[in-house]
Amino acid sequence: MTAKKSSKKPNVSAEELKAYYRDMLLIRRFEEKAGQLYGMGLIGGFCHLYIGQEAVVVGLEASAKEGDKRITSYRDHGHMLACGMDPNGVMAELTGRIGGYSKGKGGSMHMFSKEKHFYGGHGIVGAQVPLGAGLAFADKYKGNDNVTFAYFGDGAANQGQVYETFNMAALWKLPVIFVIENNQYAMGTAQARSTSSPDIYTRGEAFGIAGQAVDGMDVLAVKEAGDKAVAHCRAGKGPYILEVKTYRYRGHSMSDPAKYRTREEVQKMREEKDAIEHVRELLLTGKHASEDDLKAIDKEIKGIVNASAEFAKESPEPPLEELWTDIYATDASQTA
Ligand SMILES: Cc1ncc(C[n+]2csc(CCOP(=O)(O)OP(=O)(O)O)c2C)c(N)n1
Ligand SMILES: [Mg+2]
Repeated sequence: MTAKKSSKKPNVSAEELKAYYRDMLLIRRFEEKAGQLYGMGLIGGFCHLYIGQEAVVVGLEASAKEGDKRITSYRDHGHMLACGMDPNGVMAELTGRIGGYSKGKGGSMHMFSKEKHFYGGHGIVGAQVPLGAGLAFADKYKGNDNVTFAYFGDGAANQGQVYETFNMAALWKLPVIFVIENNQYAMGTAQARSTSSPDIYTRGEAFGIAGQAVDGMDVLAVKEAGDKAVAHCRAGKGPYILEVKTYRYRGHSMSDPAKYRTREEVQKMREEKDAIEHVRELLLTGKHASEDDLKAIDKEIKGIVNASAEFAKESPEPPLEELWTDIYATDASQTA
């Protein structure tokens, strides 16, 4: 990895560090539970887990303020939890129940929250990138200082629409942070087999877009880079590219046998780079938290995740009439 690492000494408070630990753990345990429910046949359709990448979204959410927007791909559960969406509503959507964010009609890839400014959840690779620039355009038009985080993968970064978007975002100085979650694989294709350069963020140079790579297994480094990117956008300097070098531990989706890489490769990342273990160590060695404090956090998270699974199992399936609702916008104010 050529990414920038954070210094050993955390530049955030003990409380913030504990919050990162908690938020990353919530994502990991939630995803593990989703994987179990999928295995039990309670979740149908596609399900792309985020396990391994937790530090990316938790670090960047720590740089965001109220009003900022986020939009991402189908690997989206972590983004929803990190921006404060209700785990019950997310899990119930995964199981296709009425208590889900899309009343059980959207599933894993199609959830939204206007309240939390989360704009999906997109199954078409790269489609969220121009949409993200559109969200940023709206904020610029309205004259506020909100920023949009548009997340996409290393595979999506080879799509033409990404570069059309770069051009317009740079031309109009849109407040959008293009977050490339480089987890080194696009389905079964390793980055080196699909992508001409090891660093993707440098492609912004052709459009005059500033950017940098960052170690996505280090939440502090992500937060530091996020602060810089956000400051750039809020100051009206236009878009910024953050290429966050990360790694997914699980297959592309639940139906991926992962034959394109060795078990040893995954094991090595887990043992040497795990983002949650990193923060755990910082908390313990810096005496910011005791083993008991961390156990209490683990217990709290387990409770939240188990409750979400119970909610998701008990919530009824949507009645047939629901197939005819939420298709057209009936109230103009709903689309504003
Ligand atoms: C336009 C389009 N082409 C192909 C696909 C099939 N597809 C789904 S995910 C994916 C790989 C994307 O990889 P990446 O952008 O690195 O994201 P990651 O899955 O690693 O998060 C492909 C090719 C699709 N959904 N949409
Ligand atoms: Mg990828």
